[in-house]
Amino acid sequence: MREITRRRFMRYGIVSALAALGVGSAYLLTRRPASPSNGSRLPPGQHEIDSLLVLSAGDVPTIALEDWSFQVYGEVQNPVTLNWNRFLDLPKTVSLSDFDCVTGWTKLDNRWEGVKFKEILTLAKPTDRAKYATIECYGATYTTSLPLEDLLRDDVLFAYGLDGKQLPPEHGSPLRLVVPEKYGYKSAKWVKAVKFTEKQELGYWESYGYSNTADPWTNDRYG
Ligand SMILES: Nc1nc2c(c(=O)[nH]1)N[C@H]1C(S)=C(S)[C@@H](COP(=O)(O)O)O[C@H]1N2
Ligand SMILES: [Mo]
Repeated sequence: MREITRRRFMRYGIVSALAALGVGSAYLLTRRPASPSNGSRLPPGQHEIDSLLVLSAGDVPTIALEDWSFQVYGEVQNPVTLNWNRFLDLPKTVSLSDFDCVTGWTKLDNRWEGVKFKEILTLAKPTDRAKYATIECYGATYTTSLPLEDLLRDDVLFAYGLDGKQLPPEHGSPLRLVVPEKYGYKSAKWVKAVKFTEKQELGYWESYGYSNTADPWTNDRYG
């Protein structure tokens, strides 16, 4: 087991080194341009910080890669459960994007490495009834949900790398969702499962009154 894990990590290192050179993965630039009116890349009410703050409800869960799995279920024709090796075999994308927390901080230019949500949809083949997906997490109970049209954007990734390194545990490793066009609470850390649904389920922060649409550009903070 330990051998396999180490080999996967070595492979991760080689794959990310190649990705840094732009080999074998799609590279997307989705960082925002400065606003023509005030020259700023910050949405209303946001201030810029130098590195991502850690914001988590509950403790950082520890998940050994050999025990980790990623389940896709619900309104799908092809429910799948992937282990870490199979997840790493999915096509990889590198995306530079910005991150806005509803509490007011913004970290520009985060270089995420991972797999587009779109790839998961291709694998699982949602039924005609599927309109939303709920993301479920390891650790303390945390969920969030989004319409499929928001999740199908090219910059929406299940990320395992950040800024050329393995994603740090406090930022959601082994795997987190990144939804750059929405406030940070839609970017679930420590992802365990994706459930496709017909109706939208209410996520953790959303159930406390935060906006379900969560658009930073319209100051859409509360529901
Ligand atoms: N599982 C889980 N995911 C989560 C959270 C959480 O508490 N638990 N917090 C959310 C919030 S409010 C934000 S702003 C981002 C913060 O990500 P970071 O800690 O990597 O900066 O994670 C989001 N994803
Ligand atoms: Mo947040």
